[in-house]
Parts: sequence; C-alpha cells; structure tokens
Amino acid sequence: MTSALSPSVSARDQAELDQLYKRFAAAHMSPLWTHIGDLMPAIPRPEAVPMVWRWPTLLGLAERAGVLVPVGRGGERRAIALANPGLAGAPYATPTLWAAVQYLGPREKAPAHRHSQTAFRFVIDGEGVWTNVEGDPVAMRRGDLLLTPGMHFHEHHNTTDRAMAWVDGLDIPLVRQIDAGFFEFGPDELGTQATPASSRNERLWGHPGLTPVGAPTPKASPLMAYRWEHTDAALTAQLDLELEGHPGVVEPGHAVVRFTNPATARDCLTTMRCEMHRLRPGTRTAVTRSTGSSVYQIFAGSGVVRIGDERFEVGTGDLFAVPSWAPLGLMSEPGLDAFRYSDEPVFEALGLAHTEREEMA
Ligand code: GTQ
Ligand code: FE2
Repeated sequence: MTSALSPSVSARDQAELDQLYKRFAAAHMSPLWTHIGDLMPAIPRPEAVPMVWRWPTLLGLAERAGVLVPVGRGGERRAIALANPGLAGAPYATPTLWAAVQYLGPREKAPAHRHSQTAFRFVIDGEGVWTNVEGDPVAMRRGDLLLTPGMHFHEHHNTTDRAMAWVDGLDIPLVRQIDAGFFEFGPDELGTQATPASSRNERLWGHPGLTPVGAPTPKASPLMAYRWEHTDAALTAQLDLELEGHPGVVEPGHAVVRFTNPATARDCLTTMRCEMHRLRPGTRTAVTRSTGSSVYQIFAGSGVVRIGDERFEVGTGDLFAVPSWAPLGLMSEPGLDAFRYSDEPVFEALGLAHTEREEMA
C-alpha cells in the first residue's frame, strides 16, 4: 500500500507500515489518505448513469404483471421500479429517488398502509382509480399529480372495468440510506369505495390565493391533488404572455410551473420537488447542471434530451434519469410537456444546492 505521507520507505519501514494497516483493519479503522479521491472527489462523481426507460416497455411488462401477480397484503403494491444500471442492481432510478410504474386491474384494490417515505402519483394516461388518503378519496386522471405525504394512510382502488397504470415517485432510496423508514399496515376496512368528484382536501385548499383560516399549515402540502386543467392553463398563459412581450418565462419558449404547498408557497413535498415543463415547438433550452438528481417523464410531444455526453430521443410516456451534476438540455421540434421531480428540497435545506449554466460552445 502506498501513502502520501511516506513517499519513500525502506523495506523494514514498509513491513512496519503493512503491520500498521493490518492493525487499522483489526481495530475497525481506515485511513483517509488511501481513499480521499473516492471520498472527496473534485466534483460530484455519481454512480447513477443517464438512462431512458421507454413507456411501451414499462406498460407492457406492467400489464403482464397484472396477469401473473396478484395485488394484496404483504407485497402491498403492483409497482415495478426503474433500476438505474449504475446502481448495482438496486431498484432506484437515482441514489435518492424511486420511480415505478404501478398497475391496478379492473375492480382491484391496493390495501391501506402508511410509511415515513413521501410519495406522489403522476398520471400519464387513463382514469378510474381513486387513491384514498387518510379516508379522503382522491380521483386520479390524466395529467394529475396526486400527493401522499409521509405517514398518511393510503390505499388505491379501481372502480372501473378497465386497468390503469401510472408513475409513482418516492424518496425510498434517500430514506433507506439515512435509516429513517417507518412502515405500518392500515386497517383492511379503511376502504371506502366512495368516488366523489372532488376530494375534501381540494374543497378546502383548492382555491387560488385563498387560505382557509383555522386550518393547520403542515410542512407537506395539505392539497393532495393538482389537476391537469390548472397545470395546463398556467403553462398556456405563461407562453401566451411571453408572446405578448411580458416577462415571467424562465427562458424563451420554455415555461415551468412548480407544484407548491398552498399553506407555505414552498415545495409541495418536503423531500421532492415536482414541476411541469412546457417547450414551445422549436425550443432548445440552455444546458445546465445541478447538484442532486432528477427524473423526468415526457407527458406529451417528443424531443431530444442531452444528459452528460449522451443524447436520447424521447417520446410520450418515456422516463429518464439525470444524475447529479450531469449537464442537461432539452430540445423539441414539435413541442413537449414534461413532468419533472428532483431531490432539490433536500439539497437546499442542507446548503448543498448548486447550479451552473454551461458556457456556449
Ligand atoms: O402506492 O403506496 O411505488 O408504498 C412504492 C411504495 C408505491 C404506494 C410504490 C409504495 C407505493
Ligand atoms: Fe405506499
């Protein structure tokens, strides 16, 4: 073994050094100088790699699981994770973020449970499933973002004769790594099969700019559903205003809305940031890199994404993972909408959030 602290050693000293390293190991100690480069790289050196998962593949295999694998107590969910090939077989899209396709067949129910991991659902297509959060049934439809903050009981039920699939985002890898996971089964009879058009939390919190006085202000959003009609209208208005010459768009042709907690105006979830991006036809974004990782799903349209040194064509439903500090750029000829989530709230809370814009070549 070599050491920066002893550039040249005699044979006798070497034998004594070897002895020292053996004694370190026996005493469960490890010197900094032999792996400082790994522990403290000059810039982030993610093990996760840039990766695209194609929606037709995900959906096809989820449908097959729907035929072969029952959903129920124990396994809890028919959810199939996206496994980043850089992460040694772990079922993680990035070191902090879980992404899965979940599939619920006609009349099926996924049983109630709760956990300290934070979750959301994003619906690329279809409807007919209600996610019941703390006894409040929340309809799930195309383009909607549905939240399940930590330690909220939740179950999903499909009231229709058609199967439905959607994407789950959770902070499972982060919570696992920092040993903060708690999990409990819920009562089997939590299950109201009620299917109200509007959930109670939407009726209380879903009015723009109006905070119900007397309601508590939790850290995670008390509004559990963000409806596509609102998201779409907000993006449309941003791009229309840009065309009319008003400021407020992040860059030309690129509108972004962030899903926020109406009680605090901060991120809707404590550990994950959720956004919807829209690129006008023919738009190319600036190339930027940030600490922290993210996952995107193309909601509509298509384009080309550059992640690090790689370029991928992506179409509707495709998901991709962006490792920490990898340069990211999006371009689209026909225009596109993309849902994005990241671990930025964690990085910001810890003072570890950095972003830079790549200089033009
Ligand atoms: O729907 O409750 O993809 O608890 C992973 C863990 C979904 C869920 C996942 C979960 C759920
Ligand atoms: Fe869950």
